[in-house]
Amino acid sequence: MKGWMGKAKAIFLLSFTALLLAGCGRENLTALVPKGYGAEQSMKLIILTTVVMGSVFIIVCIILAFVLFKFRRKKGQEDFIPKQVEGHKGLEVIWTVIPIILVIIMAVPTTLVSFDLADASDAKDHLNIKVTGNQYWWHFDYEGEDIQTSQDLYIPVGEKVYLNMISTDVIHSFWVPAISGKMDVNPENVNTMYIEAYEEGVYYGKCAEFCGPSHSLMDFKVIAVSKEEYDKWVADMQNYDPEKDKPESAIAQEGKELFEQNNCMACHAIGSSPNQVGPNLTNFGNRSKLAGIEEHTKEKVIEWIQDPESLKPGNLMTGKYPKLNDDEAEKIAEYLMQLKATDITPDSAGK
Ligand code: HEC
Ligand SMILES: [Cu+2]
Repeated sequence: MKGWMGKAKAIFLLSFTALLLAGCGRENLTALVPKGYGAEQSMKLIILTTVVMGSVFIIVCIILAFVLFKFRRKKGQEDFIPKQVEGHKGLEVIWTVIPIILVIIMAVPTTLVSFDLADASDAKDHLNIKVTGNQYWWHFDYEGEDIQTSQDLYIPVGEKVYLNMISTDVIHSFWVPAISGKMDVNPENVNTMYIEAYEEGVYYGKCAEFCGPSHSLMDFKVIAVSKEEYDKWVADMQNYDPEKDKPESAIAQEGKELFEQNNCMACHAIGSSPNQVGPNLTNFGNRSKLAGIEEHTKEKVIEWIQDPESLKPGNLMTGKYPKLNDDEAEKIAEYLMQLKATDITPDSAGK
């Protein structure tokens, strides 16, 4: 008996700690500290439902305690049968009507918010970005702007931005907990949602639909910068000409040649291009992470180029290019790390 109790206690403590920790997520990754319109609306619904259901729980506990105490068997009542109330019309009506009212209180705002967040009637007055989900990375095409990025989505702060989302393979789900709700990204139809960030900053995004072995590594960033910085970023990206961008050093120049000789260009574009078999690397030197999740350092880039499988199992780059030795990989990494089309970076956000 004692051992069983100990186990139960341990399980309770563990699950409670897990619940507590889940609540203290990083500020740019938690839905509980909303920093954008969709997340704020969701938070209001979370509070409403928690208050409604919490009150039901507390009231039921109070009634239960009262009944247990008031109607417990007292001395001399061993053969006493209390008054039987089954089928009591009044009680039946009360516990049918109250839950219906409570469900309505929760359902109406939820439905209104759902319709509000799905309303794309003013999409043409705002920035539209085509979002493509791929195993296991995200591509962003700024519609009508001739700008493509991968992994990092730059947006102006305080503005509604429409995302028109499609997948090239399986179903993914686009989720930036701190600023938006979730939206499925399907292969056969475009789903539209809008996001708006209230504060400048780098927000962490996640794929929220199991999509293969590296699903949990399919991260991306939303980088909300001031309107001025955003305009500068757009101009820089549009004016960038990969032909004119001379590598910074002799090693980087060799890296560029190796990049061109080793089939990398078949999948990776540098500069504006419709090629999106792999991530667009125009601004690779300014990425906050490598492949969405890994530290953005030259060492990691070398590791990635030589063995992407060890960092992201099942990714679609593995085995599609010649083997590279340490020297070649280092030179390519040197070249990639200095690819910068602009000086607006994730560090610009909020500074
Ligand atoms: C068959 C297409 C293909 C080829 C060829 C290819 N890659 Fe990739 N590459 C990809 C894909 C797909 C990803 C995204 C992997 C993921 O995150 O799931 C990627 C990711 C990357 C990344 C990380 C990008 C980021 O946004 O962080 C780098 C760097 C990279 N590749 C470099 C190279 C280099 C260098 C070569 C040539 C030696 C090369 N790739 C050849 C498809 C390819
Ligand atoms: Cu996914």
